[in-house]
Amino acid sequence: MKDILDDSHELLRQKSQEVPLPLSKEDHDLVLSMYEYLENSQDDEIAEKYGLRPGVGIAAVQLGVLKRMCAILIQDYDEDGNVIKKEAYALINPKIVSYTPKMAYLKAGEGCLSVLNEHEGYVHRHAKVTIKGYDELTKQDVTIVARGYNAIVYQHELDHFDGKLFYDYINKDHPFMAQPNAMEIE
Ligand code: UDB
Ligand code: ZN
Repeated sequence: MKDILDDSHELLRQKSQEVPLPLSKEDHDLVLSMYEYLENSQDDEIAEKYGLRPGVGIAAVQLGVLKRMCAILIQDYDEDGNVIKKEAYALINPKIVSYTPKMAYLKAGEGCLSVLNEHEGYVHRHAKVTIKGYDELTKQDVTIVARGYNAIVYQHELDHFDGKLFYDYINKDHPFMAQPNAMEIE
């Protein structure tokens, strides 16, 4: 999957459409290949061989398909490099159904598989979100409660469905000004 669009492409600013269920073969193959891409990109050997950045999430529009589908793969490792926690989904039509007013941001800022330039500054997002959608990995409706870093990943991916990119949220005059009460995530 070397064909990830970059942010000079106008498709990334367009709105993605809801996807009919059950998935067509084409949509099924696409969302599973997106998930597979994340797995491969987090495998050191494969990533090095193909020059992949380790991705934690990817939306279909990043491959030029305006459909509300994304894959998520967030893993925690112990000191020996073994996976101790894994959050994995191939989500169809995911939607934030509730969120806390409390905000959070990554101390190091965000990047994006579709953004090649650096955009420094804090991206404030809700510290906790609840998401409902259909998961094509387990073939069932899911309700996901995500906090902190994980919550940021979901909000970043769902923003792609509405043509939004992380740097839209950076305060241009004061990029590193934290909002009151916002939680900093290392
Ligand atoms: C990412 N990856 O995938 F803490 F194993 C980013 C990129 C842009 C740097 C590839 C990432 O944060 N990887 C990561 C972080 C860890 C541990 C680890 C891997 N995205 C997803 C994206 O662009 N989707 O459209 C950007 C993230 C920034 C904040 C949330 C998503
Ligand atoms: Zn992105």
